[in-house]
Amino acid sequence: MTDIPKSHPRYASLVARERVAEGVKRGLTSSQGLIAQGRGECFDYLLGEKTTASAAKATNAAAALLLLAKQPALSVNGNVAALVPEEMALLAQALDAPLEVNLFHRTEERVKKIADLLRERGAKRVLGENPDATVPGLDHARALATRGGIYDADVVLIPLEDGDRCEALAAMGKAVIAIDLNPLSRTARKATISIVDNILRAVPNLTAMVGQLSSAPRADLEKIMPGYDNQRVLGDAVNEIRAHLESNLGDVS
Ligand code: PTJ
Repeated sequence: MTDIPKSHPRYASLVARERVAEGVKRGLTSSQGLIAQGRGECFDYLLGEKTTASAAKATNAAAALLLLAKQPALSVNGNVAALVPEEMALLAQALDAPLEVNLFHRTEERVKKIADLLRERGAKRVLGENPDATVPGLDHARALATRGGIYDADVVLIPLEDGDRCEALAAMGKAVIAIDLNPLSRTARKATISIVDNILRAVPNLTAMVGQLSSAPRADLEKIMPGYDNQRVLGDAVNEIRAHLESNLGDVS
């Protein structure tokens, strides 16, 4: 990887870029993953490259929902594997949930490489290598699912996806938590909870919130979701982008 000095003003963004490029070289990430990363970077720039108040609110609700779940499952694709493999293993451990490799541009070789990487980074339960079920309504590889994992889960975390699996999982009666920097994406609009934040910040924040809430009484956790409105949170994210742009107009005009 290119050695990027920590003093570089765009350090975090450049490191993320390097990780995804490295993921492609190592056969973890699809070449299309580079385009997805560029798209994400653009929204992150507009958001001010920080966790906003609306993202923090969504993270809080997501942690409560995951802790209340009977059977949560966490999905991992090629971009997620390149960017936050260890962080996903830590989140899975905090929730005692499986990680399931699920790819749009699926090859068995890539599934195995990602599963091996996750195990190497500490994940105890990694599924996806032997899918034995399909999510109804999808006619591409992302339909493949595993019993005991995403297929049976009541709450599923789907970071960095395009929208049709989100809708298909919701149609199965599952609650879906998305991590997506684009507040206007179909995934973000169709999810039960959308965390509009960079996965580099969102996953550690979510794990910390799970840790914080894990000792809370169940009755307190149950009060969080009824007060949560995902459409409002997405509207807040758009307003945060607007406010960030307005506050920076002076620098560019
Ligand atoms: O590994 P595969 O084969 O499953 O393919 C994975 C990709 C990501 C290539 C595939 O799901 C895809 O094409 O995704 P999209 O349609 O480009 O959507 C990805 C979404 O994730 C977009 O809305 C991006 O804004 C968002 N995104 C990209 N990078 C990040 C992100 N959100 C949070 N953090 C990021 N770092």
